[in-house]
Amino acid sequence: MRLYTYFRSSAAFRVRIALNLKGLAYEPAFVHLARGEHLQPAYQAVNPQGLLPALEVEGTLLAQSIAIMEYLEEAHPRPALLPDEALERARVRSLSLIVACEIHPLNNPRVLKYVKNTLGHSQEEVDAWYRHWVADGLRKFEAELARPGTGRYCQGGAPTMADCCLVPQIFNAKRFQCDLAPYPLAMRVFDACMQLDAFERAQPGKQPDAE
Ligand SMILES: N[C@@H](CCC(=O)N[C@@H](CS)C(=O)NCC(=O)O)C(=O)O
Repeated sequence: MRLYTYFRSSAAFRVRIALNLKGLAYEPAFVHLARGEHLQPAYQAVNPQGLLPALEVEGTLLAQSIAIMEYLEEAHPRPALLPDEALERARVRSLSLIVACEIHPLNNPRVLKYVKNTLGHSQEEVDAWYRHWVADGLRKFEAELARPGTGRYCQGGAPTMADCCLVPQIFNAKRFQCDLAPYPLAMRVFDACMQLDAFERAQPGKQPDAE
């Protein structure tokens, strides 16, 4: 498998964790997001969505991190990223989507660039936008973690897709100096995850393309 990735891409980070948790080897293909390589024809020919990550499996290109993780789960069921029980699976997906649908889409580079360059907002206003949506989403995530189901990890005693989504979002929040004090449950889960080699090895600073 070949993973199109960038060290700072949090969506790629999700998939790097999932691959590591499942013990699946992959060949990284680095696409420099900050230099706009994802917008160049070479990468657009690989992934017409022009986003990271993408995973090439036996000649087929998969895009969208959640779909990629769902594919990995179906093709390589153990160790599982989703619990066996249907209601618990739904909870894990719900937590995952708070990050993937409620926070990340509002804060990825093309959105921030549009807010700044096209709508003419200052860097301070862009940073305020960023922190606002992180706080809004993490507040929801924290409230869900306060409900039954949470264990050492987001759901029970083993890491799931929800942890694969939460951890990269916390890395991003730290990079943008968001206040994380209001989310003790999320931070406790984050700390537990970061003790696992699969998460540790996947983090931005440990990637060969890290700057
Ligand atoms: N929903 C997509 C999001 C993909 C995405 O937005 N990736 C970011 C990097 S984390 C990206 O490629 N951004 C390019 C840009 O904003 O121009 C997924 O989960 O894979």
